[in-house]
Parts: sequence; structure tokens; C-alpha cells
Amino acid sequence: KKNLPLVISTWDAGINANKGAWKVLRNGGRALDAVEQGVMVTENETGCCVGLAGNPDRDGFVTLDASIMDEHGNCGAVAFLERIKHPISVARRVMEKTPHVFLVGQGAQQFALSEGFPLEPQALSKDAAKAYSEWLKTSEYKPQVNVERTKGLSAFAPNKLSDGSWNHDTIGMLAIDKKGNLSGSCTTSGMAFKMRGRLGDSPLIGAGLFVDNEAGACVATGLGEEVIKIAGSHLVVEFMRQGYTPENACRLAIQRIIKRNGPKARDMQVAFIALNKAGLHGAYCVQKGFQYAVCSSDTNNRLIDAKYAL
Ligand code: SD4
Repeated sequence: KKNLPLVISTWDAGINANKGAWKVLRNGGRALDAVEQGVMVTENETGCCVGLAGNPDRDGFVTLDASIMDEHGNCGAVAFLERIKHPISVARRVMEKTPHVFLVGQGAQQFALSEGFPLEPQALSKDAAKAYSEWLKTSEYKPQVNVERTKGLSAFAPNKLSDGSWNHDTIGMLAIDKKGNLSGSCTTSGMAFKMRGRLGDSPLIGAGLFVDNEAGACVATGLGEEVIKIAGSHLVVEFMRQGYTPENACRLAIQRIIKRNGPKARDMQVAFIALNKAGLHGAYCVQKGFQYAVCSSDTNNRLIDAKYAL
């Protein structure tokens, strides 16, 4: 197929992440390697919101969640993982080297160390330290949309900034390789100032991420609790199996969230991106402001504004 390979990923950080994935895809590499290498770029970025540079939980600790899924329906995930730089790679090792799918907390960290991942220092990035100390002044723990990063974020992700953009802390990526195989990945520091031990959708297979090589792939970002409640990514993939385009499949899932929440939906952001077997991609979100990055050649890596419901 002439539109293959192709990679898509969430938010503007997706541009750099796509470049990492493209190095694999352009050489005929496997989608699974692409989605791992791609989001590792973001996990490495110090000024960013994903990985160890992300915002901490309420108690001041950065806890990371990640999941990965391949073209055979194999999957792996880690959550509540501390002091490890590349949770996505640990998730892949869980998938490939253990009889399990999901490891959390200390057990996940122990496994990472046994696999040779270095234990990083327990420190907040400069931005995260600043945001956390601002947040501590009020320690407000309720959904709020219009909170600036500089004023401290509320425990609600992602936050809308006054310029209309969204602050976020997750990257999700989907790729289809030259052979037409699909894979996906998702990695996050989770919701800023979450309760200790809180997991969102990102490490949950079927919620934050789902891949079915016959139907399509989907990854979610935004308020994870809402994604979990509708088993979002699995739902989107099942809609694609029924014949909906990726965009329409995402739209139907977003509408389900809005229907559940009524007027409260105005205070939240959730977005899905999806990719089908033919290499057709699409996205949909609750509110204006979500973008995703699409890369289909060395010179064609661009941001697309997703359509929105409200
Ligand atoms: C979570 N879905 O932990 C993630 C947050 C997110 O951009 O996507 N932020 O709920």
C-alpha cells in the first residue's frame, strides 16, 4: 500500500516522537519497535510533561504508567513505577519476558532493575518543582479547567491554558508498518497532583490503548477516569471493526462520555486517536484544542487539529 508506513501520536510533543518512530519505519522496521522508540523520545525530554520530568503526585513523587501492544495482540504494562526513565521499555519487557501483562509499583521497579534499567535519582524537574510548590499553596483537589501552569495545576488533566492550548502529560502513539501491521504505545506521568497510587487509563489495556491487527488501533489522552468508565480504546477499535472510519469511531466514543456526564462534560477534556488497517487515521475530542501529529514520510510530519464535540 502506498500510504504505508505511517505513525500518529498525541499532542504537539508528537512531532518529535514521530521522528523517533520514523527512523524505524522508514527502514522497513516493525511498528512495535517504532512505537517504543517514538515515545522514548518524549520520555527523555526534560522540559516535558511525560516521564521523570513530569508532575508529581500529591505527596511529591513522580509515578509513571505505560502500556504497549503489538500486532499479535500481545500486551504489557507498568504502573505506579518510580525512578525509571523509560516505562515504555519496561512495559515491553513485561510483555516479552514474563508470563504476565501488568506489573505495578515496587514489583515493576524490581523487575526493571533486574532487567538492567538504571535507578534514577528521586528528584523533580525544575518545572515540576515549581508547579508543585505552587499547587501546595492551595492543594486544591477538584476538577478545574482554567488553571495556568504557572499558577499551579489542579489535580485535573489536561488543563486548559489562557491561550486556549491544553497542558497535558501523556503521549500515545500508533503505527502501521510497511507490512501493514499495527502497534501502539502510551506513556504518562499521569494526572498532576493525583492521589498517591492513582492509576489512569494509560496503562490499562482496553482503556488507554487497544490494538487489534484486523480492525485497528486506538490510544486515548485526557481525563483518564472517563476513558476507563467506557473502556474507551477498545470501544473505538470495535467501532472500526463495525466499519466506522477512525474519526467516526472516535466521535462515537467521545459522545458516549458526553452523554454520561451531561453539563459536567464542559469541564473535561478527553481525546482519542485511531488508525485502521488501511492506514487511515482520525481523532476526536470533547473540547477544542487537541492536536495530533501525523508522519508519513521524512518531509511530511505535521500537526492536525482534531474535531471536537462541544
Ligand atoms: C491520565 N490520561 O493519567 C492520562 C492523563 C493525560 O494528558 O492524558 N494527560 O488520566
